[in-house]
Amino acid sequence: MLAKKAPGIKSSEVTPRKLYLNRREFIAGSAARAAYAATNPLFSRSLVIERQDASAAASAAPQVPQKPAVAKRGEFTPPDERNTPYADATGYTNFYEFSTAKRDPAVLARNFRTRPWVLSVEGLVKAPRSFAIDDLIRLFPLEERIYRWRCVEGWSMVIPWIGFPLAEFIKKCEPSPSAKFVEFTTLFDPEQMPFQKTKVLEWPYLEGLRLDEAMHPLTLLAVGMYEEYLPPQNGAPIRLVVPWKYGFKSIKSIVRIRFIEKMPKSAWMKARPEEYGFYANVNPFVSHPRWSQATERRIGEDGKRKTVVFNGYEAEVGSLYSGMNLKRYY
Ligand SMILES: Nc1nc2c(c(=O)[nH]1)N[C@H]1C(S)=C(S)[C@@H](COP(=O)(O)O)O[C@H]1N2
Ligand SMILES: [Mo]
Repeated sequence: MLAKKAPGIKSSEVTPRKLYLNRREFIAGSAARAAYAATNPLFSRSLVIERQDASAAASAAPQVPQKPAVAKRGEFTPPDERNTPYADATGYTNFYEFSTAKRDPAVLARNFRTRPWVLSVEGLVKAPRSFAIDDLIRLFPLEERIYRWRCVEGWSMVIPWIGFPLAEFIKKCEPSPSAKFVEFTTLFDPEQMPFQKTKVLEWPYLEGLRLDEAMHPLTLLAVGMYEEYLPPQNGAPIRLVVPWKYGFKSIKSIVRIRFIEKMPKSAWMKARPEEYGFYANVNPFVSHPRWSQATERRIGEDGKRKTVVFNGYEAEVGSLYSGMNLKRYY
């Protein structure tokens, strides 16, 4: 068994990685499906109930629960911002695994399977381990954080995320003192994610943070938005949210978090190193080579707004970069 038990989690609830990796096979074939049912308590329960009635199955099946229980609200909420309409935040998305066209992931990701889902922790930690997503969600009190959200392409939103501080998760992982960076990886599954069959990026999507950025209280692992669990197109079942950086840092649908010594090369750094750096802090004074970053279009509004350094979070995060040349470290 690869999964190491988290405190308070029954080992029977942790999906073995082998089964998780084979899920396409067991969903495709009924023999394999039965074999899986025999070993996975959640799945076998749903199979039994399926034969009884559909509504009971709906409540017992290993599906995404409808409403996350939010324990804490309001921290870091910007005082005079209005939430972007839900339809825009979930209908206009960047998720290149599904499509490079922003209206398409909402449609193409509709049947994306987010259960079972395992997040593994690897690299420079006391002990590598993995978490079944629903166990992970239960480990931390969920908070609502309303954040400004700025894409490098020039649009912005305000999104009420639901999640827990990445710092809390990292503490649980017990990284060793030699860990200096955290690397995040998205699921690789070209059968489900059609654009992973193209070469628009090097797959799987990969991102990273310096450990102190990762530990900052603003940095969130989000599992929900607008009072609900994340829809697939926004990065279900778990994604990063780093509000002072351009949106591409906030990697979706994470399956692996790795603690490492050297700065990782993100998917965007590999694709276009002169355009996308490791830091990607929102900065109106550093232009993208092909366009200015001085203004932004707030989705749902007419006209343009002036972009603010660190997306308005300078008071909180400015000290992380004191003494650094932000034109060089873009
Ligand atoms: N795996 C993955 N994560 C990703 C992306 C992606 O294409 N694949 N796009 C990024 C970009 S460019 C942005 S702007 C944000 C968009 O998040 P949203 O669609 O939830 O607003 O997700 C980021 N995370
Ligand atoms: Mo973006």
